Amino acid sequence: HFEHQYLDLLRDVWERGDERRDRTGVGTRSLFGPTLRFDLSDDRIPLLTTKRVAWKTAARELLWFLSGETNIRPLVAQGVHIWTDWPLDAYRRHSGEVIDRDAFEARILADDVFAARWGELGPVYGKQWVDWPRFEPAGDGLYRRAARGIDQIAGLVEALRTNPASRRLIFTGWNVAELDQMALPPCHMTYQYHVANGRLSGMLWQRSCDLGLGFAFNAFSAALLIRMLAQQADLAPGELVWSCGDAHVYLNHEHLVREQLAREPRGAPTLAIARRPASIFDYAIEDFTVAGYDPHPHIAAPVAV
Ligand code: DHF
Ligand code: TMP
Repeated sequence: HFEHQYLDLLRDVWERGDERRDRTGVGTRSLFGPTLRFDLSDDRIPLLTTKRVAWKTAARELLWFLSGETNIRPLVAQGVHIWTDWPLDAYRRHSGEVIDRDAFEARILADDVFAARWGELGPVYGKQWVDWPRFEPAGDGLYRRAARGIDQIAGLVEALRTNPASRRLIFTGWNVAELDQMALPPCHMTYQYHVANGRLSGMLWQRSCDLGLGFAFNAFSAALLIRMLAQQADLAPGELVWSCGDAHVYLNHEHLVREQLAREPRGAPTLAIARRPASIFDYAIEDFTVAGYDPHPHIAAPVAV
């Protein structure tokens, strides 16, 4: 079962990881440089079964990235709360106001000006994926910012179709010049693709991974993106290779580690895509269905901000 690789890593990090104080102050145990591989043939999708994972939330997040959005408002409007804590934290620190998450989200939805100011995460994933800033000559040796940036995703689909043997099938969110404007620098930062025997494989390099929370979303989402890209390029899905820099477990996730390691993976979830949209940018949440998903119950765990 694919999940044993993840559970082994979770155990390893918990038992042998180096304990270090991290940016959030919560503390982690961490190992550097693990790689996991997931077979995506036969519609299989890496969706954890040792706890219920909100895969539709992960899919909505992926579609939000592809739309180029960097404001949490469209996520909140769909009932997706996974990005709210960072803008909320910034707003609390700035205003000194005592405001809970629900009230903050209600205001993001109700107030356009507030949403534009406080719902924005900066030039994160969506912006860099489809609108990476580009400069163009403006005469006399001067340059100006082009109206449209570089669409790395459109370029990738085009390259998959026309030059599948390329070793440059890459996109990245790691725009060094803009890191300081981002609420969080990209964690799942660089994606590379490989075509062999009509199959599309993808590698995700994640610089930093919260194994208790982020991982479940990141692995599912990277696999879903391979499925979408494969469909657009008329290829079959191959493998997802997930490589991580700092793979860590937060010290306040001990209950989650113990509970998940005590559970047996069950079932082999598969993902179906109902239609073939005109482009990689035209998928909708209704296009995705997961079958054979019979997970153990959800395990709540606090997210370190
Ligand atoms: N910071 C940290 N410390 N860990 C993260 O995983 C993380 N992920 C981010 C942004 N910053 C982060 C973006 N992705 C959740 C899942 C993914 C995610 C952020 C948060 C999360 O809270 N998941 C819960 C609730 C899911 C739900 O709302 O349905 C979970 O139990 O999976
Ligand atoms: P860092 O920027 O100090 O590495 O903190 C980011 C934290 O968020 C870290 O615990 C990794 C986690 N994370 C994920 O695991 N997956 C994600 O998709 C995101 C955005 C963050």
